[in-house]
Amino acid sequence: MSQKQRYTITAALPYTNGPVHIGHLAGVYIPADIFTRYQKAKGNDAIYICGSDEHGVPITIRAKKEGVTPQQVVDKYNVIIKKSFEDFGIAFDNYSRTSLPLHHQTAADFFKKLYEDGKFIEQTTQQLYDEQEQQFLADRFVTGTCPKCGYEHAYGDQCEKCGSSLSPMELINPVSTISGNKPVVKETKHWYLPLDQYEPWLREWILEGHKQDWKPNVLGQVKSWLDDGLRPRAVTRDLDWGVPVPVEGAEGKVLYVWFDAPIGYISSTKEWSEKTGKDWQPYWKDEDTKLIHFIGKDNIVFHTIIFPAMLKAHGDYILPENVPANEFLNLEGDKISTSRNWAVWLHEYLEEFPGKQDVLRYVLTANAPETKDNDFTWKDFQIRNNSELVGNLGNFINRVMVLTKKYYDSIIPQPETMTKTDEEVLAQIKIYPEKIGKLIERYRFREALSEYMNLARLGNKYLADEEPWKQVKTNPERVKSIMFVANQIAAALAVLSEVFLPFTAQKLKDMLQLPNELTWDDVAQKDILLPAGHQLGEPQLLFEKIDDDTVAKQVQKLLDTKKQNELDNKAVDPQKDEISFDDFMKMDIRTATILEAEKMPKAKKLLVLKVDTGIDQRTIVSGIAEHFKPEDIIGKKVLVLVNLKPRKLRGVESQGMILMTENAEGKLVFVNPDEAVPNGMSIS
Ligand code: B3M
Ligand code: ZN
Repeated sequence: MSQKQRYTITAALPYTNGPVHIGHLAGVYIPADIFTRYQKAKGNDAIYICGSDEHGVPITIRAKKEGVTPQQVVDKYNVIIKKSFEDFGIAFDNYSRTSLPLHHQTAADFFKKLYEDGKFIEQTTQQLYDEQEQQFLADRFVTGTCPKCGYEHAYGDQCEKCGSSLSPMELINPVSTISGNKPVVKETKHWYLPLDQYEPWLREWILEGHKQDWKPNVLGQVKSWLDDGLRPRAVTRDLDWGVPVPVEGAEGKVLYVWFDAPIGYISSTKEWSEKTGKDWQPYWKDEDTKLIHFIGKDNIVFHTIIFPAMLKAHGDYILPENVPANEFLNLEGDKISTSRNWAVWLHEYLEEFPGKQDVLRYVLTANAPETKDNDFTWKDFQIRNNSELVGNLGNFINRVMVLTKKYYDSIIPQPETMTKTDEEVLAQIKIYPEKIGKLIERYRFREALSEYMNLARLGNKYLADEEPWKQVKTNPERVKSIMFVANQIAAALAVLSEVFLPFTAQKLKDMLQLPNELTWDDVAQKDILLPAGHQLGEPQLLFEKIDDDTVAKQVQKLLDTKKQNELDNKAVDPQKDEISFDDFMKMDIRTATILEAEKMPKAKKLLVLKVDTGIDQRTIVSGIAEHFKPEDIIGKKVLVLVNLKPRKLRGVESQGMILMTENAEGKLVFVNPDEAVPNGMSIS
């Protein structure tokens, strides 16, 4: 056994102000899970560390909005998030949370060491202040126009559009997100990490030391940050929610969330150590340990520049070996957005697709935004499930299980003579562990999964070429060899599936009655994985087809969300000038019914209607031809302003006006009572 390599594998601590969605899984948590499972399968000493990121302004904004405390917000979402990860087989060795005393202590100690070592610059500067709220405006408490790209909704600490790191005073036309007021400027003291002093070292460490093994999208961002020039960065805030700054003169101040959150990896490892009795220090202090940070692209600067500078300044800790950031996953062609509810939430997915975690794991791995933003569509989800999981992997396993049961009562037969093809196939199996493993080592999980599926394709092709179902009549001895070989492929698929599809791996282990001691490396080293005479379990379907209706329902759910968003966010005209009650009483509005409708010749917007107002039947010309077909509105209940002065439109006298409004998409809709009312009733 080669020398065990120690890995500390971290995944970005999700903000605990909402559930997790498929973008989180695809971007961060599935890649890190695959990588960790693989290192463990290879016998390496790997731990997978994460936890809830429970400080920061977004959480306090949510608490204010919901009229609860920040602790109540994080208590709620910490449970939801943790369960979602468990439900999807994201196998953390520890999932902690940064509101714990252990983290507060770890982060405070970290800050104090830098403070006592004189690594901070202490500065009293002018900051934006909301007089109505009596609060300084940090990070997301203020928005304004980005000075770099002109984006009008940039935050005080970051512009989501161009990714620039900002400070509130840089924003153009800043506005408080709490009161909506224009902030004033007030003096306050903060502690700054002089990032500029670490620039030469960062260039050397990353752009020289890691230019071969870090992803181009990460190196690109690092380079542009360094070329832009680094500036001292405030690591404290005037807030009451977070880790209190542990030094004199810092009352009412907390650590900046992006200072304390990465230290959350260390405190979560300490918590793991308390739970397991293992020593945490080698995982953060031993130079031989490989520290890998899995994140999304919006976290690159914090994990490649700020946290490494903090670690360097501290001096006791190792630096990240790699930061394989993924790009973003979009949904049905639009950016995933918590605020617009444009997402597939993990807890909702499981309600609608119970037991299908691996289908989503598979699709999100196959479609991962590893080098560029990518799009998740429900159609692609269906196609990959039906043609790849059902049609390839599931189909092969099912044929092996069913035929072995049918011909040999589920006992793997003793092979007779092995043909050249048999030998070649058995040799082929052995190359997959390394083929897949090398790709995983290079964080190319899409390709790794594709190679895994090629092994299933190899199995399907072998059976299709050998046709045991035909030969069994004419050459039963031959079929024993074929099914022996086919079962070896099935066993290899079972062992290698665990890193990608842990739920399917368990089903395969049960079906094949796979010996627990069978390892990843055995697939490459052993000639036989399941010997003749081995008793298989009962065949069970690994996957089932997903039909068009199921997909259509999911797409409709998103369209309904979009419509609701448009409704919620529809621009509303300002109120008109006031009128007196008498003015209103002059209008005579009645319930009515449309009796006839026809298009006005040569007038694309006009319909000529015959309307029963309860008082009489009259003609009304209405500009609704682009929104309704005449035949669709006959019999429609409407409201009519009956005492509007008659006027001629294209030679036709119109005696009144039908009241209309418009929906979120701007389509005209009728206004009418929400229950049956006779014609002629007055509206007042
Ligand atoms: N919570 C940002 C995010 O969820 C932040 C990650 C912290 S990792 C130390 O995207
Ligand atoms: Zn910008």
